[in-house]
Amino acid sequence: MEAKDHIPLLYHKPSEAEILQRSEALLTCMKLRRSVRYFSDEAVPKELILQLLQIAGSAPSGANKQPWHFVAVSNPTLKKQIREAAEKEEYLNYHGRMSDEWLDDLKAFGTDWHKPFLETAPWLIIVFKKPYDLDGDQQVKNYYVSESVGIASGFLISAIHQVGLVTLTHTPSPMNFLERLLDRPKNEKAYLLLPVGYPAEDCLVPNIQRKDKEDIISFLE
Ligand code: IYR
Repeated sequence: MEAKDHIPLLYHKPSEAEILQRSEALLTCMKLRRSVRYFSDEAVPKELILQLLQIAGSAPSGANKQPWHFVAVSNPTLKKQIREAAEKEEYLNYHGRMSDEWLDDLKAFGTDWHKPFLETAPWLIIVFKKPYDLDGDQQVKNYYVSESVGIASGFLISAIHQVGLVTLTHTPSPMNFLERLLDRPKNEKAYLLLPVGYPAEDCLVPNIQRKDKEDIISFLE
């Protein structure tokens, strides 16, 4: 195959046995991933967060526009401000903005408007999506922005788990207070907030199950 401005793929083909072994190991690992709401305050090195964010940034994106920006916050004052602003929104969510059906669906998780993990976790990663890039005053459109940023976030959540840390996929909505508090440019919209760290020693998680594989997968052979 020949194409202009293309380079050879860097690829080493593993044996099928090796692929199977890796796949089984990865499935076992990923089945243990849980969303965590109780964090230890133990520090996590900045270098590690930098690597995790580079893994997120390796995700595919529409026309390779890479329409994302990641902000990692460890500053205690800023974390406190984020917690206060998030709890203000969540209070309103839990006291009228969420439907009775939604509140009922959340009972298994035992969540409420209090979000202490926003101060306890050593890092808060805020994922921003960029509907367009700025070239001076010029707006340059990006493509499949939510899909791209969703995939990058999936890479990040998976990487956090695989290295042995924990996180929560948190969306304190509306999230625009993050754009203001973190002083982001006008083309960045807050997409996800991920507290990252170690679990608290006595960490509990909801007693919930994943769907059976038969319910989520079909083969047509
Ligand atoms: N954002 C709220 C409510 C919430 C919504 C969903 I969908 C969840 O899966 C969990 C919680 C909160 O964080 O409490």
